[in-house]
Amino acid sequence: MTAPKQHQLQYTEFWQERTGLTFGVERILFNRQSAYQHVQVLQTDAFGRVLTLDGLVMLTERDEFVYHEMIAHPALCLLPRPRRVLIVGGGDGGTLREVLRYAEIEQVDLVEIDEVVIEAARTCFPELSVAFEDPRARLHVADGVAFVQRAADAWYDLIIVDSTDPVNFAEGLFGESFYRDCARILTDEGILVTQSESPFDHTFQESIQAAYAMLGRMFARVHMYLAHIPTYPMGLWSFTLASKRLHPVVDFDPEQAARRMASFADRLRYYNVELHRAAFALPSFVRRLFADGGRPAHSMSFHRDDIG
Ligand code: AG3
Repeated sequence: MTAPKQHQLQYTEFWQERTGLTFGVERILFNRQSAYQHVQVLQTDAFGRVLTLDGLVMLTERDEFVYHEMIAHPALCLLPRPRRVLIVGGGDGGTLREVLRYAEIEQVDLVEIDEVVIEAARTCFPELSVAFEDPRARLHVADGVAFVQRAADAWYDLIIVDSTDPVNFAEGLFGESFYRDCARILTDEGILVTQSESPFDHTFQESIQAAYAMLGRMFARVHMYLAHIPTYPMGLWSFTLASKRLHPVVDFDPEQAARRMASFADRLRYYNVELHRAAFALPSFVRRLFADGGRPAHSMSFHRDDIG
C-alpha cells in the first residue's frame, strides 16, 4: 500500500467566487511578472504543462489543440485562397502553427504585446513556439490596437484575435475602433475570427453582446461557433466569425476543404470537415442569449440588412 499523501501543491482558476478548476501541480516551470501581467507555466498532473496569465488558464498541453485548431481552421477552410493572415495576441505560437499548415499561406503577421509570453512559450512549449521559425511568420512585439491602426487597407484575408478575456489591456481588442480597423484592413472577402468566451458564463455576456452588435454593423454576417475546451471556464467555449461575404455553412465546400487539408488532416485532432458544420449549430440557450428584446433568435447570425 502506498503511503498517504501528506502535502500537495494545487492551482485553482476561480470561475466564480468559490467555484473553479483545480490542477495538481508538480512543479512551477516559469514564473515572471512582465510589464503587463503575471506569466506562469505549471507542470500539472492531469493536463501536462499549463500556461497562465494573471492566474487565468491560457492553454494546457493536453487540450490546446481544440482551441488552436478551432480558432484557425473554420475560417481558413472557408476562404477559397487565403494568403495573408494577421494574428493579434497568440504569443504562445499555437494559432500560428495551425495557420502555417496551409502551403498557400504566404505571410503571417503575429502581434503580441508581451514578449515574456513568447519567452515562456519558447522555454516551456517548443511544440507551439516552433512555428516562429517558419520564414512566412513575422513576429511583432506591439500593441494590436496600434498595429491595426497603421496597417494598409484591404491587405489581410483573415484576422484572428487570440486574446485573453476582455479585461485590462485586452479590452481594446473587443472594441469598436479596433473592429473598424480590422474591417478596413481586410480584403472584400475578408474574415475576422475572435475568441468570445463561454456562453455559460455571464461575466462577459454584455461585452460579447456589444461586440456582436458592433461587428454586425461592419460585416455582412456574424456567426458564433462552439468547441469543448475542458480547461477553460465552464468547458464550453465560443468563437465569433465575422465575414464580409462568405456564409460559414452555406458557402463552405467540404470537398475543397478536404483537398486543402489533405497534407495535414490526419495530424489534426479536433477539426474536420464534418465538424465544421456541426460547430455552427448552436444549443437553444445560446441562440436565446442574443434574442432581441426577449424574442428568441432563430440563429446566431446577424445580417447587415436586419440591423439597419
Ligand atoms: N486565449 C483565450 C483564453 C481565454 C481563457 N480565459 C480564462 N481562462 N478565463 C488563449 C491563448 C492561447 N493561444
